[in-house]
Amino acid sequence: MSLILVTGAAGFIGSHTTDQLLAAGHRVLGVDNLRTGRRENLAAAARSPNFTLREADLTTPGLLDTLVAESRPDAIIHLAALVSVQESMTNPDLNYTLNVLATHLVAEAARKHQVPRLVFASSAAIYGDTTDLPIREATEKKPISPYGAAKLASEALLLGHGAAFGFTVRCQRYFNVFGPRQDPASPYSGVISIFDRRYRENKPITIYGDGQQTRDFISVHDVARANVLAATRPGVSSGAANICTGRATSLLDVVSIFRRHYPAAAATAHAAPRTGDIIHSRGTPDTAAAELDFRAQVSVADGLAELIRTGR
Ligand code: UD2
Repeated sequence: MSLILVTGAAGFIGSHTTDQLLAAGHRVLGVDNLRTGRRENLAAAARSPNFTLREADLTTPGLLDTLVAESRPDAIIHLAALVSVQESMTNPDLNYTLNVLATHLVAEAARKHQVPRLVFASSAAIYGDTTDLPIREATEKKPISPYGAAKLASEALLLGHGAAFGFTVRCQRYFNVFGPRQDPASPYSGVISIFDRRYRENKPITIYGDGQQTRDFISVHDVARANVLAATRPGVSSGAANICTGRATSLLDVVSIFRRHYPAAAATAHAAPRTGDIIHSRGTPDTAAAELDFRAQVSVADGLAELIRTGR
């Protein structure tokens, strides 16, 4: 049994990661400022004697240092972030504070208190709008948002710290994550969370463009499992890996799966493509398979069926 410090534990990916760590018999110390995370995401975890939540902001002076000094975790999974690409455009300062400065503070706490392993929530956003598909880890990184830039900068900060001070760093480049507890509130939320809510409320969905655009949609259950592996699997060394399925699914495919579950749904609305939208995105899953023994297992059809069945 290990003790894992999970930042952003009340978030979409953080809460599923926490649930899986607890199910595997680990103890979890969660930290979350509940800015975008929600306490209700941790309803199951809160019933476990192995879970503690600390409601706090990572950038509070001294907070991380004290927390890590006192708890002496076996690993830190750093998922706390400003998660909206759109918000990083309207508030680059906050993006810097939450996505770069906070990461540096986590790295420093790991160094000072000899935490042996650190797992970081990176993103396919670091690759920008590349058309060089499938996206490999070596594909050129050209972020096109403050969010993507911050994730790329954080990877460099962490890997440099790990190499200099002797701890393992795993950067997890998540592709399009979907599943229960994802927040559909903004028009820029993940498309599946938006569609799920609209179908549930019997409202029409809107497809931007012709619907032939494709994404590498990965279930949050797979992503959480990748995080558990990165934090706890013996013999893992530092590196960065795409966390993806390697499969492309079009928006039209997603809609047809939804319509099987909602045969009486309102007609789909169509609108012009979004500016800046990329047409295709798909990653190679081979590095995660080789270095973490991680392979995605949940198909889009099964993941959507579960989402529709269980709701948030
Ligand atoms: C964005 C972010 C990514 C991540 C992801 C959320 C960038 C560069 N990337 O990528 O970092 O936050 O969103 O999963 O911003 N769409 C519709 N109807 C809707 C909503 C979306 O047709 O109601 C389309 C959208 O135009 C796009 C596709 O669905 O073609 C996927 O959209 P998305 O926002 O879920 O994901 P993505 O890959 O554009």
